[in-house]
Amino acid sequence: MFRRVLIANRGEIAARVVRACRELDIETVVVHSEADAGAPWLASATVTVCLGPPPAARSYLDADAILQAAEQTGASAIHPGYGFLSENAVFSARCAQHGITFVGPGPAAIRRMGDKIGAKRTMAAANVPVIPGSLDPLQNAAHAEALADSVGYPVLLKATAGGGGKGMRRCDDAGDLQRAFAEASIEADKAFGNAELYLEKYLDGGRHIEFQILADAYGRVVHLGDRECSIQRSHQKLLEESPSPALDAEGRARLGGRAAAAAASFGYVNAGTLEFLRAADGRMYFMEMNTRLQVEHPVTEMVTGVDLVKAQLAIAAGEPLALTQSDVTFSGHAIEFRINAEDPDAGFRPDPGLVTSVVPPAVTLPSASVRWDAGVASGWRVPSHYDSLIGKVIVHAPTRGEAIAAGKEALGSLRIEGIKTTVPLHLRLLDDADFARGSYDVNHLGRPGLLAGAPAKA
Ligand code: MV4
Repeated sequence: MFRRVLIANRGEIAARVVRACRELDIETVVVHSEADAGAPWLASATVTVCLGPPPAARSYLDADAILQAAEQTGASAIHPGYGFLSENAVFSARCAQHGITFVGPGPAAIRRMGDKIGAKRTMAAANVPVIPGSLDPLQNAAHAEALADSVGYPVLLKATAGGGGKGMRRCDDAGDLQRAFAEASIEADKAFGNAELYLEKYLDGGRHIEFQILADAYGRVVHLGDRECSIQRSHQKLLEESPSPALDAEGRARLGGRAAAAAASFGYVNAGTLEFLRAADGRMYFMEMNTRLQVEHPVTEMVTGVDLVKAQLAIAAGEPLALTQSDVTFSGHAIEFRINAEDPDAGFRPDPGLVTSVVPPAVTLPSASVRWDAGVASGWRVPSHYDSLIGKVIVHAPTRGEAIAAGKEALGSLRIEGIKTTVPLHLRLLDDADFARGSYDVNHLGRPGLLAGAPAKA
């Protein structure tokens, strides 16, 4: 195992990775920007290194500064967390060139899944169902129209280099498609430096369900079940749960097995997530693979008892997977609530500023538990330069109903003073009858009532 690991991230995930390292007796180097000097998650690091000014491009995305910090402090591995450099193939390759282990997949796997059409082709070849549409880039608008005619409208234009919902265009007829094609490719070129587009049949009213996998360097892959992530706004997830209320144990085992086999088919190594769209008719289709640890990984940890960050470190250190598929068991239900420094009653406007008091969440319900993954403490001024996630409340209980009750208790006891947060929105959601029944899709938060701050059922 590594003696010293550099953590190239900030906030709650930096704290989370430090915790795993400490439990493994690994020293930590936590890098930070000038805006994050004195941040609460830096207190438990062995060493801290200031990278540079607040903008991410000059700190958390500055590969040269991070590699230099690793060399100067004697760190032999870099954990990238999520976001920033976590899915950057060039950075993964540069780590290797410097003799530093990137805690994640190699550059080839990152590149392969970063190309969203290539990812679909890889999955289709491994018998994972993909959404009907193109498996090659669209040549021109006429090509797009021919494909749209064969799958039927509505269709969705997506950018090959996109992902996470960026640069998608829905087209309801040939006229829409003619108008959208050129615009979408120009936008994709501007946003991703790649104008290539692909097309899919648009599936309305779906659910976002994803599978966690772990793969070692010796070709062994296991899945750790699914996470339901349909509660989102503008492609920003707000609440995730495991297991999905829309999957039964048999469906979970079948698709999880396919996801693991698909990852093995191209030699994937480390933690990864396959995102699926569950269409209104119940069919599951692969959408994208994320080649990193996800924000919502704790719900998987709570239901499986597997520490995903420790597993990532062990895999990166060349250890074989310590568990086989039959060792992975699922127990109870977990829900994660993202606590953002935002005002949900003002269009989710970021609300950074001084936090004057933090009281962590607590639950008293028997057999329920709560976990508080935080990047915030009393006296900390949340900077405005980064995303607004300041912490995550994760509850676990034997059943979904008890987890919802535990969530109400946990969110009701959490106190964050000085800034606005997403806590009131979560409390409204937990009182929503459709949510309580597990009956929701990706459009759920868009319905009147929930976001507006009015009672869910007027
Ligand atoms: C879709 C879709 C409907 N049909 N693809 C959004 C994120 C990106 N991973 C893909 N996304 C979607 N792709 C087809 N063919 C609907 C979405 C979608 C969505 C997916 C997951 C979670 C939230 C979403 C919100 C709006 C649209």
